[in-house]
Amino acid sequence: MALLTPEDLENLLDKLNHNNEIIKKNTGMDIAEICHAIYGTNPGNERIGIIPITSGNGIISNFSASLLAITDYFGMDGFITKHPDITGYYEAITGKADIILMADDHIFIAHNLRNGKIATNHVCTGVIYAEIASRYIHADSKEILVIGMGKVGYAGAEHLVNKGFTVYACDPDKKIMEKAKKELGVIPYRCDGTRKFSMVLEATPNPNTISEGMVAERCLVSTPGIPCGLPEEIGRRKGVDLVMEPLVIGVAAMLYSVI
Ligand code: NAI
Ligand code: 2YC
Ligand code: MG
Repeated sequence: MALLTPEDLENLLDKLNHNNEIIKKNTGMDIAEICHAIYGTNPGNERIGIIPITSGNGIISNFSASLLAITDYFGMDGFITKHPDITGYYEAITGKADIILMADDHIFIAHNLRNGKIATNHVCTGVIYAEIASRYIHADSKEILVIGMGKVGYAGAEHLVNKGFTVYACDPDKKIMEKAKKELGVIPYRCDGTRKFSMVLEATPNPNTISEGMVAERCLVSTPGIPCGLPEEIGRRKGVDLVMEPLVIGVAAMLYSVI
């Protein structure tokens, strides 16, 4: 399980603002507008209880503080519980939280206690990064490449298939590709460099997963992957538009999806 590090979360709001500019320039919408387009909701001043969780690898030093900065950014009423785990959960409930945010090493959820809606970070991250790629104003077709069909990439590919895009996919895990072909009808992409894409969703925990042969004249790479799958040299030489951010964009989608 690829876990965030405190270094990933440094300068979080600078990274967010930088990516928001790129998203606005290349889709005509900002993150809040894209979240609204997907879920039809708008944040009010919902009270968000952020509960540190000590299980597994334990607390990531600035993870809860990052979540608080995100709830503030979207104008919501966030608070971090003084205690972790069950005591923290009780504190959030008695502290009149409308929505709970908490993550162990496997699942990161948003749970709305008022309407019962629940969202996972993996699905919401896949959906919003897929939506960003799909709205690329310089796209040359409705063909899109998804690299990595795991928890994030599969959700993104499913969202794109449902939106009517022609989804090519690649993943070394044969079982995952069989499932994706059967359930989503994705087209297996062979990295032979013949077919080029103007929209790429990359969701792997590996670097250098994007090769020059995949990239069309104008191309938007939308990736939550850590580290980034696009080699810097290729990005610079081909003038690739890159959306890559470690946490905020996915959490924004979680919050909009449970309001
Ligand atoms: P996962 O482990 O469930 O899936 C990753 C998939 O990528 C696997 O199926 C693997 O076979 C495939 N893969 C590995 N190397 C590949 C390659 N060279 N070409 C094609 N496929 C390849 O991981 P998950 O949970 O889907 O997360 C993916 C990445 O996104 C991780 O780096 C994770 O840390 C990151 N992440 C980032 C978030 C953000 O907000 N920025 C939020 C959630 C996850
Ligand atoms: O500080 C805490 O409460 C920790 N229990 C938080 C652990 C988060 C672990 N998950 C991750 O690092 C990844 C992120 C990319 C988002 C989803 N999973
Ligand atoms: Mg993100």
